[in-house]
Amino acid sequence: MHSIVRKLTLALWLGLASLGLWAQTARSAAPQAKVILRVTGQVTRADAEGQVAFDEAALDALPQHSFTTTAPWFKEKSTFTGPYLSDLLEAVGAKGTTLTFRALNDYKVQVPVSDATQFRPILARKINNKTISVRDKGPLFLIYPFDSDPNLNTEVYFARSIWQIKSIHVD
Ligand SMILES: Nc1nc2c(c(=O)[nH]1)N[C@H]1C(S)=C(S)[C@@H](COP(=O)(O)O)O[C@H]1N2
Ligand SMILES: [Mo]
Repeated sequence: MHSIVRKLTLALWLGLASLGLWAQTARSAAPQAKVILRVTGQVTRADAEGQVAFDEAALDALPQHSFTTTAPWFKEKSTFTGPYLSDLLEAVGAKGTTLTFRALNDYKVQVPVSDATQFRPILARKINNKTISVRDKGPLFLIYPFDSDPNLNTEVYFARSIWQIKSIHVD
């Protein structure tokens, strides 16, 4: 009788132990989508760490737009696809006038918030329907519709066309 109780207790313990192990494995193996873009500063939707983090799915969830234009970095007219900067700013609840963009290579540039609605630049994730890899200036490239306005074909807007974007700070 005692030995049966002992066996049941042992079985119960083994069961609980393996359940605990399984739970731990499940936790550490949980897929963690890679953050592509962090938006910080004056944003009403910031999380506990003071940022809005976007992974691929979150960027894809924003309305997608395309335009075709010439651009200094491409030999031929190309089609750029991604969310409007204006939609991203709306999604994070941006309250400011100046954006500081930072790239993976630590290039940084300031962009007036007013550009977003004045020119509708796109945060391009695709060029000619192909996802832009980091070596091809991805994962995000701020692109203005250069052909739509002669004023855009100037050094000012070329310099604001930052590629390999990793973060945006709103002031
Ligand atoms: N990530 C990143 N974006 C960038 C730059 C840079 O160095 N890194 N240079 C900027 C500047 S100052 C200009 S004029 C254009 C120039 O691009 P180019 O170096 O291919 O002529 O890209 C802009 N975008
Ligand atoms: Mo430049």
